[in-house]
Amino acid sequence: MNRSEEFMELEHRYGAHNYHPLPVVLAKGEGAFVWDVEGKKYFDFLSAYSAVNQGHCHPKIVKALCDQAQTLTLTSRAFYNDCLGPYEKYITEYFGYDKVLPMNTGAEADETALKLTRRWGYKVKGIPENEAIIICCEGNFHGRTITIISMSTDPDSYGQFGPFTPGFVKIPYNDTKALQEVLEKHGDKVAGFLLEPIQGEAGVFLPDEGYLKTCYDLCKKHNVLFIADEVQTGLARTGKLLACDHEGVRPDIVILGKALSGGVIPVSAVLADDEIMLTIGPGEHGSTFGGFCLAGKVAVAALEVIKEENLAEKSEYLGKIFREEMGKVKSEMIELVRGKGLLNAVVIRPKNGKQAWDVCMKMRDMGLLAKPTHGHIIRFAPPLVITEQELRQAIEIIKEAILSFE
Ligand code: IF1
Repeated sequence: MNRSEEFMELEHRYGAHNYHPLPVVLAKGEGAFVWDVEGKKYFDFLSAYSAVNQGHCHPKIVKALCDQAQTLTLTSRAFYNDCLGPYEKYITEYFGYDKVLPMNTGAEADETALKLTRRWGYKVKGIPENEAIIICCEGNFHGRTITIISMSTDPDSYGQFGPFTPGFVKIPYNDTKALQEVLEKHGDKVAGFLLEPIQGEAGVFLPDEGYLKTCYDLCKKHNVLFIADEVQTGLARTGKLLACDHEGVRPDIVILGKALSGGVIPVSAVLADDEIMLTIGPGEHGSTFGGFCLAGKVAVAALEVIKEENLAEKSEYLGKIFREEMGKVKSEMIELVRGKGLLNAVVIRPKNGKQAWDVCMKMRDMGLLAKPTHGHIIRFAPPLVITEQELRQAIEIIKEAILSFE
């Protein structure tokens, strides 16, 4: 048994089987690259599900973590500290909102957004208590908690985890008429509409141009909060700071996570203006590590890197190259290529019994890591710090792997 097999065996024997990883054991990460325990180098085209937009182990972010880790890591919110306020000022000015509620994981941030939305519904909109409706989209992914999977339409996410949290109405994604109908029928009890600007887990499903703006306008017409889950699409991933920026939409609530820490520790955040944020008072919501000292320092560094290294512009420019080059590949296995910025996906048509997983295994052998979602869709999302030359090298690997099945 080689070292990789030993590590895989340990995970299988002692860890829950809640994932089916690609058989590769990583030991080092730097920029757009990772290395396995045998020292083999790979392009990372998953970016830890868009948590390392700034690249693996970005020196500025790691320095912020290490410096603070030797000073004061966690005070809890029972006391003030010298990290949280400066972080809160920085991030609210960075995105243009009155306030931030700091949490840890993306799911916690989504849960926080749902609580804020219901609380606003009761205290500001005047919805009768316990009757607030939140509209969500079929094909959504917002995390793995019981309330969040109560919104899910994916049996792998919600199957045999019931009973579910009530108060959610699901409508088809990318369908403004469906939203309009629900709002015209139940608008007086609808507190918010939660959506991903691009559905990541569903397979990088882009809505039609203008969808976000039309939904936003419908929400405003019915005094309903427009809530954008930018955990995966935010932080320059799609070619703009937030995916909603492509349509000039300013969500009432923005949910951030993943790359907010550059992938070094879990940091998430909910941004909103005072009318919404102040509906939750002292002792009504929180978290032990929410906004802790390490998070504050790391998140400021992670956000600075995005601006200093022009990652949104890079993502936009490189994403166009990726889709253009992949569009030239003549293979029956490529059903379509879609995406925005450096959040892209290739829909694979099975050929001779070979499918997306086989393409990913071939790419692994050739030095590039990616993983299928929903069986036949391969998501390609490298760190945004990848250079044009590295991207073109990676595209050659992807092309050769796919064409090897011709
Ligand atoms: C898994 C993918 C899945 C997210 C959006 C909230 C969260 C996520 C838009 C929750 C998390 C992760 C979770 C991970 C795989 C990955 C993922 F789309 F990114 F690929 F599952 F759909 N909103 N997405 O994408 O954030 O609590 O994980 O910090 O659970 O398998 P989290």
